[in-house]
Amino acid sequence: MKRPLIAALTAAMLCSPLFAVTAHADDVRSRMIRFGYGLNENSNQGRAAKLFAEEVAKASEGKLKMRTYAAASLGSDDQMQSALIGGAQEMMVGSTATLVGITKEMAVWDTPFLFTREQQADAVLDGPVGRKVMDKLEEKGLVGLVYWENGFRNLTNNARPITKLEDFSGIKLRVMPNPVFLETFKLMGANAVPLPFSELFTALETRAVDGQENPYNTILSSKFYEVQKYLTVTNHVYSPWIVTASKRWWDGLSQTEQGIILEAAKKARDFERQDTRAEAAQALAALKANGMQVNEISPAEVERMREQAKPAIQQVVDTVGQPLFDEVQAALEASGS
Ligand code: TK8
Repeated sequence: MKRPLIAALTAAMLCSPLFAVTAHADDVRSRMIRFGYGLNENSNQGRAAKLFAEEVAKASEGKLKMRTYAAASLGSDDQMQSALIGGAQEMMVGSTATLVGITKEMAVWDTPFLFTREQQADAVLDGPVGRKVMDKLEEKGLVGLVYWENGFRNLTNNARPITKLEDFSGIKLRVMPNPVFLETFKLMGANAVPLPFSELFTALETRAVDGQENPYNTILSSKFYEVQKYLTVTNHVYSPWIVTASKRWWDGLSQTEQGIILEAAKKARDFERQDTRAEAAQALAALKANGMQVNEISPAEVERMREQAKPAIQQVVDTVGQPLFDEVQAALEASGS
């Protein structure tokens, strides 16, 4: 006799709007999310972080409070990654290149001259192989949500305009702490020095290094034009950013909470890519106006650089394995862009 009564009661509860509201409220708890990043607040990364936090707040009716920390105030990419793994920080965005020491498959995005257009990057990164690489993070204690755009990297330095391969000789060049970048610029003949981004401006200012490479957007937002004279349009690699979460923390969230954060990260991604491209389109003029001397490289010299970089491509293959490398190439061809 008891059973039908409980069943009836349960059915009534499930249908009641009050119950639905309570269930939803229980699903989203009041939480603080620390979201760290390396660039200034006034940058493409900072603008997207702000929008991300706003979207999370909106969708959770203010319960999920995302606090953003600019300019590596929670640490360099590497330090934040460790904090996420240990559960001391919830979320961050940074370069995929700085994750290679944790998840070697990330090195596939470091392949010199892999993409030539942003649309290729979107198709490959947002497709199944992009997801596959991202999912490799989980066994290391991180959860990858979405890729944002850092962008095509270009070279700046204080020694001379780089117009040909030989011009790299003797240039002390800061690279990201990443084996493929280190090897690529050694192959070019530069004296490549790995340094975290958070130490870069000072290293340039004090002339500890002669140059660095980053997208136009970053050269502008980090004011590298104040301490760098020459800019060479090399577009030598497309650099993704990746939004990650601490797996230890993420696994404790309800599905609703995870869904809210993921959706907001996607909205921020779409905004960020548009914003980055719009800014990049006018950044070169702004950098010139700020006194930088800009030069391009002839197609023949670019070809020589590509040829010179081949052992670095082999290094990527050896690191990530031929099957994954081929999968990326196939996705690139299938992208048709
Ligand atoms: C920001 C870095 C930056 C990267 C670099 O933390 O280190 O040069 O391009 O965007 O991840």
